[in-house]
Amino acid sequence: MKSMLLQLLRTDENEFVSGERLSEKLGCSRTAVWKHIDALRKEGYEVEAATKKGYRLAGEPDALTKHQLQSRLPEQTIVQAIHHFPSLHSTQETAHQLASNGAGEGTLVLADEQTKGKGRLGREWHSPPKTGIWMSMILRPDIEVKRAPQLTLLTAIAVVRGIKKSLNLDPEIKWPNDILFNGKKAAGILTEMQAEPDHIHAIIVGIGLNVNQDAFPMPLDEIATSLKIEKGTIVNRADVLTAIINEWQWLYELFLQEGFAVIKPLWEAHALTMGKRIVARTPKETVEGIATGIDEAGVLLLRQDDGTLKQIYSADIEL
Ligand code: BTX
Repeated sequence: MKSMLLQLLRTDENEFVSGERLSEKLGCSRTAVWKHIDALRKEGYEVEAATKKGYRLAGEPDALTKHQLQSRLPEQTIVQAIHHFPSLHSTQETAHQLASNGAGEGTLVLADEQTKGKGRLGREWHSPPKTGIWMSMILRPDIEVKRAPQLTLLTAIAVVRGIKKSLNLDPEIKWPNDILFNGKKAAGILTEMQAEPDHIHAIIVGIGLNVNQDAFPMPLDEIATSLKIEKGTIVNRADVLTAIINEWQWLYELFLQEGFAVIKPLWEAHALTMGKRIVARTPKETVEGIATGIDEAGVLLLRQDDGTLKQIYSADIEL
């Protein structure tokens, strides 16, 4: 109901909408409309009321609530269910539990704050309250297990394009999972699986995107940035997230229909690493060379100084 009400208030460029029209469209009494408007106001929405004119949406809070997102997403959306929490240990952890209990593809878990946000290899992801997008999406693609890492690359494209569309900023992708502005990290992606050796049950794709932080605690202050720092203004998280999800949707559909080959050039268009000399640290070894590209599977190709081409499946990259 709240989601529909927001949609109706946003139509006609936020002009006044009569109480009568709202009650007709929502199928409820005008008193009920007033109660819903009151509930929205308590959440921080500025709704003006004027006799004979009706209601006008004058301002929206920076919130990632279910109705805030639902009211922005198109009718045909990949997002089938939204679970929003003020605080969680980790959206990944909650998404894993939901997936184990049968939650379907397109289940989105969001938290305003994470107290145990995680990166790769058990690292910590700093996720302070209401300043970022901390989210996990459950996907259930019918693909081979070895192709799962391709979804990290696909998600990185969606994040970059969503940021470009909503804010006209141009971040770059550092293989495999970082989104950077001038070498500073604005977002990280964590792709995890529930699978058997030959069958994927679920893939949980986590995105951590710094949005409205003004500064970071040490030692992150040296390496991290936020959209607000880059843009110079406060950013509405729901706008950015909607743009990312919309990009994600068509990329994911294309990926399922056509495979990774069509996604690869889109990834390369935003990739920072290519053609550069890099150091790749894997748990087993450290290798150095020129990053020549990714192959059809999304694996990073590194030309070592002796001319041999090395395939890197997962690593931390230093430029
Ligand atoms: P990663 O292992 O590539 O990067 C983790 C490293 O990034 C940390 O060791 C630290 O140096 C740095 N870092 C930590 N927090 C931040 C931050 N806020 N901004 C910039 N750099 C930071 C990257 O892992 C994958 C991160 C995914 C996070 C999302 S949030 C929603 C979902 N839930 C969850 O617990 N994790 C994912």
